[in-house]
Amino acid sequence: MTRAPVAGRGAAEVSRAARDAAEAFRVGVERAGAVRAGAGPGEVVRVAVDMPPRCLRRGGGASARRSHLRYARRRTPGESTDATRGIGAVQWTMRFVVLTGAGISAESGVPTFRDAGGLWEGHRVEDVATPEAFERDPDTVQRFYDLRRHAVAQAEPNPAHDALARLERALGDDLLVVTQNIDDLHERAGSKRVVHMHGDLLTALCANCGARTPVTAELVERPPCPVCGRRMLRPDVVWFGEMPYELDAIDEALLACDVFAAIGTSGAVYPAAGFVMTAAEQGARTVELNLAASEITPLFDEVRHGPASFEVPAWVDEVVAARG
Ligand code: BJW
Repeated sequence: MTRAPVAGRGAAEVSRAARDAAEAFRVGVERAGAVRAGAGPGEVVRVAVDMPPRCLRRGGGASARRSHLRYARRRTPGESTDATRGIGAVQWTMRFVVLTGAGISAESGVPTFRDAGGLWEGHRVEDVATPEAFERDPDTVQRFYDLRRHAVAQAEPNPAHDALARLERALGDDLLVVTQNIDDLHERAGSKRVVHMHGDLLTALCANCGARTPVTAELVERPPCPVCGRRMLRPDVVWFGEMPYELDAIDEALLACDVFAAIGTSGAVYPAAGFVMTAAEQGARTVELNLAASEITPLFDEVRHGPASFEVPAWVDEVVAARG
């Protein structure tokens, strides 16, 4: 396990590359716009997010959803936002945003995307996680997600998921977990304030009417949509070129947070890879927890390298102890 401030040879170049990628992303977004999952070819559509994320679905109506996601800025004038301060300076009013990626579920037996032996062994994820790949061969893609749904059902949350649930019990509304993962391991560990920005394995998205409904049968069997009756259900996941979910709420949280942590993500996919810059630019302290250096490591104030099942509980212990 290493704990290192970001430094060292090559860091500046890597940092510049990461910033360039973020800039390329911003420009690209302005020019192209993203197609929301389920939209017709070329259409730029914001699909109605009728159903809130899983954790909110249990909780009740629209006002509950708003209060769950809203972040009021609470930093008081003159309060230190010095990026060099240690975790010991964590105070009562601090707000945390934690971004998680495939690495947090790796020790639960859920394969990552880009590590050796990853999810799409032999295929670049950028080539297969696309609406075009689904159009070309829908059965293969449906079967792939049906199998992953079964595999995740057999997996259990690991100590890293447990630690984040414990952090939520300590921080309450001052913590938002933004996950790129489509598994439900955060929720099964007890986290409630979770946003699934890349969708959810347990729901289906109707390509006809846009409804997001629980999966009750194998999607490869083409069950009808419970809302419109058409047999056009697809996995409720965000592929390349599609708009991630809840970006406004995430942005609001990033702009209001005092601490931003990224756990087990390669920093290869935007907009998530750019969150560290958004948080840092408004003065948040940033920390990366990862097995190894990621593409965006140089952008963090603090880096902790080691397995999530060890690093996350240790970090949470420090935060909870500092809060008192
Ligand atoms: C451990 C560990 C252990 C292992 N402990 N750690 C050019 C430049 C910049 C951007 C673009 C560009 N061209 C196009 C873009 C945009 C594009 C993009 O980013 N492309 C890149 C290839 C460059 N992005 C998009 O298209 C997104 N949409 C979009 O941008 O809309 C436009 C828009 C946005 C905002 C405003 C307005 C408009 C959509 C991206 C969708 C990504 N979808 C996927 C599939 C989801 C469904 C599914 O699961 O099947 O999401 S791809 C895949 O990558 C998945 C993941 O969520 C995502 C990120 O992967 P993650 O989680 O980081 O996993 P890995 O495997 O990469 O890394 C694992 C990490 O864990 C490693 O670092 C390990 O070290 C670590 N680890 N074991 C701790 N035990």
